[in-house]
Amino acid sequence: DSSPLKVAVTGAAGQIGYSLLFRLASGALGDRPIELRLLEIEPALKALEGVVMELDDCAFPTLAGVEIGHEADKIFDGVNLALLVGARPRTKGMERGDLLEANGAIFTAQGKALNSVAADDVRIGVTGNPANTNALIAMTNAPDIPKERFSALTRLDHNRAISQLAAKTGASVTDIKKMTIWGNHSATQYPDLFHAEVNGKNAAETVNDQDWLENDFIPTVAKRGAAIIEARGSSSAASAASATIDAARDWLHGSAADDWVSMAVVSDGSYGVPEGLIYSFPVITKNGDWEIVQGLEIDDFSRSRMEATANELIEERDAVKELGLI
Ligand code: NAX
Repeated sequence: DSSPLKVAVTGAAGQIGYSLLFRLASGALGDRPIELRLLEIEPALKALEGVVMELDDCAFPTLAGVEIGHEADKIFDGVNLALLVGARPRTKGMERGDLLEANGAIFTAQGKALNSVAADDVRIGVTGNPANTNALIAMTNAPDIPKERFSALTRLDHNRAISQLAAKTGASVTDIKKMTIWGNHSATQYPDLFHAEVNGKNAAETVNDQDWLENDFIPTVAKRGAAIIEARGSSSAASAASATIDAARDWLHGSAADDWVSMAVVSDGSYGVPEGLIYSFPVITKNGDWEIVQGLEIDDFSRSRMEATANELIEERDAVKELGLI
């Protein structure tokens, strides 16, 4: 297909947007021309105009057009891919309920708009936090879009876990396969080394250090976002954009043979995860679809971590249900 792929990005004037848009426009999703549809809140449109000037100035051969605006039903019209990055960050004094409510307003509206105007083949990736629950809200508010078309980003956690394991074992990142992030994109996520491989050998056995795995690896991956804020003074942006691209590219074009990726998708009850939760699983992607990897053996340690992160997602789901958002 040589018609442009229409890609919506929300929060396009933000930090992640500033990295993401240039990667999308320069062909990170393939050679097919791209039309960018950029959604922002009205006060940010002027800044976004500046970003569009810079996109123009790159003269990217794959960039077929850019449209900006603050109305979701115009920007999402006919989009094939929607990357929902914009969200309301937690500010000082804000309670969790306030955060869920503020984001609930955004993701109910965007879910409804996608439901009415997106292309039939639309795929929707949610990066904005709380990503899993925002995806659940958008999905629930878009009843005509198949539930499988929604996912939340845990690819950054996945990539962080690969990088940490590579550093520990002295392997290169390309030697590491079958990494899995289970659950929520939050501090309760469970990065799993029991099914990962380093040069074809089981990663947990290769490392052979349960203390490192439990008390170093897992917390380092789960708290990496906070460590970056501490060091950089602002949250991860280029790496989040890069992971958003990795996730979208693999979703559309397929994951590598002999490997899998982590994506938070609607649970079908696999591995005992309650049906309907947006939970990160190991998945194989092909032709724009994903399938949860089945048949992995789960030991007691993994089981308890997988349940803890599921329980947090259940709490978030119940909170947004109570607020009438789903
Ligand atoms: P910024 O605050 O720099 O940008 C967010 C942008 O969203 C702002 O320009 C804002 O005007 C816009 N926005 C707010 N409400 C909007 C709406 N209703 N429609 C359209 N745009 C809207 O944040 P940034 O650093 O870019 O991060 C964006 C989101 O990604 C945050 O929620 C952040 O927590 C989340 N992250 C998720 C990660 C993940 O792995 N899933 C990792 C990185 C990042 O922390």
